[in-house]
Amino acid sequence: MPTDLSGKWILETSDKFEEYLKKLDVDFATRKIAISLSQTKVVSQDGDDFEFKTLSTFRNYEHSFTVGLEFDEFTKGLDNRNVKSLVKWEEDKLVCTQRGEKVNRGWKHWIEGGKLYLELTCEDVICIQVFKRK
Ligand code: ECB
Repeated sequence: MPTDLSGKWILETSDKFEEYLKKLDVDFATRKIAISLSQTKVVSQDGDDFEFKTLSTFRNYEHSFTVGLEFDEFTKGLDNRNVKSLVKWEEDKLVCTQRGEKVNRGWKHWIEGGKLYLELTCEDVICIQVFKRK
């Protein structure tokens, strides 16, 4: 049985989120809003098919994908870049590589101690967010 990330999760802690936003060239004012937001992650998982929604009072970001199938992702309302994304399982971690202008870009999700972890990477910066069940 693969890990089940499904559910509604609320952001509890965020480490190096602003540094991550800086690497994505997000401007100062947007960064200050972004780091102050409460985020809710809604994950629907059906076999290898996923839907992710990241919700906040400022902006939402949502998309669907299938594990193992590369897709075109436009990070609308985030840094507005086009990337080629591919999501795979690496043991119990769901790992996404986002190939594009920024090197070493991607994210990883896993569950540990009943919490949902998200590692967001861009270049040499790693941001870690922890969500608890809502
Ligand atoms: C959507 C809530 C956050 C809104 C922040 C608004 C502006 C910031 C500009 C750029 C931010 C770049 C990334 C934001 C970080 C997290 C949002 C979701 C990122 C993501 O790729 O989520 C994945 C993994 O959970 C699933 O789409």
